[in-house]
Amino acid sequence: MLYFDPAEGWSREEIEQAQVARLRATIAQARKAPIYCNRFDEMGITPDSIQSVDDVRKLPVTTKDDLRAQYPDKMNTVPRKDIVRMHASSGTTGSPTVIHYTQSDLDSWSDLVARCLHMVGVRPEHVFQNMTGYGLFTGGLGLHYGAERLGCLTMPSGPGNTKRQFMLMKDFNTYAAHIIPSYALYLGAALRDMGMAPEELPLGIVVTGAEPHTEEARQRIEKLLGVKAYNSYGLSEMNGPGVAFECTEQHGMHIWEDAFLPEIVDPVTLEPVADGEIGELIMTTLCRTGMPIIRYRTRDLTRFITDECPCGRQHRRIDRILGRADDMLIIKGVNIYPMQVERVLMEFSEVGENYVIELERENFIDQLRVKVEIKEEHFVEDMRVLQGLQRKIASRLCSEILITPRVEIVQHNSLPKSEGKAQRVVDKRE
Ligand code: ADP
Ligand code: K
Ligand code: ZN
Repeated sequence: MLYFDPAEGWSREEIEQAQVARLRATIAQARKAPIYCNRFDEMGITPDSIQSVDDVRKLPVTTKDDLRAQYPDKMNTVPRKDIVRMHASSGTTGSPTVIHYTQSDLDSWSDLVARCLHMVGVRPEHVFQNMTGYGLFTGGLGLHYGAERLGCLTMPSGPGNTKRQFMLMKDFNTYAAHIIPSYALYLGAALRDMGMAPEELPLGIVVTGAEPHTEEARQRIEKLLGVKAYNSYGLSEMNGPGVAFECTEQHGMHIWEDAFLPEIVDPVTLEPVADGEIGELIMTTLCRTGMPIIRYRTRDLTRFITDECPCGRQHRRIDRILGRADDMLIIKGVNIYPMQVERVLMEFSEVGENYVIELERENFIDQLRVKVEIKEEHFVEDMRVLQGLQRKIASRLCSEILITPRVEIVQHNSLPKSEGKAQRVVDKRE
């Protein structure tokens, strides 16, 4: 079986035909929520407003604040008795937003996640260890149900307790795992510190998602754990994981366009950017019944990869998420993304797996401080060597982000570690 779901193999024409039909149905369904009913009426929008995929631009956008204003369930478009699950966004930025699912929403979500896992080679005979937090966060149950749908023995091991994770892997012959990238880096470093070789683990595939990470971080995860690591993108407003996923080419993530209608726009004008340019990802649900969302502004910055994927799938790919529009730091007038810093840090082989970016204000001037852990075997080195390394890192960072940060090398395992999404930026300015 080449594809888990025939929709995976659709041509552009088939995809777009389905998108138009599903968008029309979504408009009819969304109308049952007052927020959309009012907006559609004001703008004169009916399902007939959609004749082609581009007509999506006639529709109003939905923001996170809109969702918050409809808390706890005013966006629902089915009776309460038909809702069987809720999740909430992890609240990385502000108060949480709540998503409600019908059974059919859960089924299509699980199918999408199963499709992702199947695409990278996970099969029913494999054991899948889900090492993310469960609870309201969609990453836990989302991957869990997807792996079960595919037929894997699915282990809800959750995050943390590193030694037990390794024990479970060995005892149950875990081949695939889902791990948040910052925790995967930590886990890999822990393996190295325990003097174990990656080959001692049965692990072959790691799915990493939920937070931005660089290509350099992926390569470290692959090396430390002896795996292929695949980037997984999703957000609770669009179910959770299973929105976009890398194929085995490991070059961009295919967005499942039979289920979501993606656009990339200029975050200020909301006009589409030229193909291949970076902008804000906007998405519309095409299959959701309990709580459809029209043109959701994700705040995530990425671009379409425009050439055809050698894997043959026609679902368009998005590039690794550069960061959220809200993550952008403006220091001394320069725009900086945390991922630019990570990319540089990971180039240095002496540098460990954990880092934090601190913003301070001294005498009314913003300062950027980068604290980075050094690998255990390097900390014993001469102070002068460490200072030299700090200078080298600072100057590489300066050429990447155009300002010179203070680089502080700290001891292995001395920075706070998280099992959920890592907090990479600490703003200490008033
Ligand atoms: P919150 O917005 O509270 O973090 P979610 O748990 O729904 O809520 O997280 C979704 C967000 O996580 C996305 O909008 C994106 O910013 C980030 N994210 C998810 N997967 C990835 C990924 N593979 N790469 C980068 N960022 C990701
Ligand atoms: K099985
Ligand atoms: Zn592909």
